[in-house]
Amino acid sequence: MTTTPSHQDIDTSVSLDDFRRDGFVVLPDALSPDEVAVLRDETARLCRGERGPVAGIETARPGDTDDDVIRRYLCIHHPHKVSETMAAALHQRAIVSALTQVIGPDVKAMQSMLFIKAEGKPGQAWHQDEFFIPTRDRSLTAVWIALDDATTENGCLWVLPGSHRAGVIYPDREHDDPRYDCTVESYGFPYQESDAVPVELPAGAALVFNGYLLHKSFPNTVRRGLRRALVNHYMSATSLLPWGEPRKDEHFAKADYRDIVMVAGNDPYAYKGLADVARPGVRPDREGGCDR
Ligand SMILES: O=C(O)CCC(=O)C(=O)O
Repeated sequence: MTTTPSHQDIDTSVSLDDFRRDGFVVLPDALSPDEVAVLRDETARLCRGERGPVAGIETARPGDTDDDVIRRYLCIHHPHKVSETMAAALHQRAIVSALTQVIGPDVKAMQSMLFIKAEGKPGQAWHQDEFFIPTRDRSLTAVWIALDDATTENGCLWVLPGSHRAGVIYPDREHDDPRYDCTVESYGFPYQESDAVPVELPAGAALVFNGYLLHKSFPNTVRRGLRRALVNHYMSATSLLPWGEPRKDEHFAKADYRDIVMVAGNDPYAYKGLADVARPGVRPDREGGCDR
């Protein structure tokens, strides 16, 4: 990715007190305007299928503009598996600096998600990312990078500050709430809707948050507009990751997802080698029905 010289000079220090208390911090200038522009352009390339197969992406019709094509999709999972630009974004300097402060010196990534969320597209109900990606040391950390200004109108993230601190994964269930996509929702937690705060961010800013933090988003309700965001997930490389298919075949204590990307420090499990199992695909956005 291109980085302007002035952008190299930004302060990348994070308030660890804030992160530990609230479960999140904002990096106001994580990406330069040039870096945001590159990722937006790459979004169109991915949605046109120009970077390789993405399950659920249709062939573009003759005359389709980039804008026509990208607004068909809510979110692409694992874009870094086919896009060098998205893979490079995992290593972005300001973000890796923040991660080494909140996680420790050895950091690996295991997931990327590219949200596009045009007008009318749904949000995602309350959840904790560690429910889906269970680390053994609770080090899962999300970096939610705004590629458009994220506002309450276009469906920014909402968080329950401090909800990570109990270290509890709350129960999850399926739901039929049309405001949200098909992903299961958390319930039974000791917080009210009125405790939630919106995280409005300008394009280029990033929210770094703990994997136990309860968070959600509402639909994009603007008349016409996109709420693009790139969300990358990281954890300590010193922890195993019992996630994905290997879990079914191996004893749980040994299971370790190895389709990872090291972004800082050392990988103590490098002797195991790497896997190539994740495949990019489009997330169902409820319009096509939730296949359960
Ligand atoms: O960006 C959104 O609308 C939801 C993202 C989210 O909740 C997540 O990445 O865990």
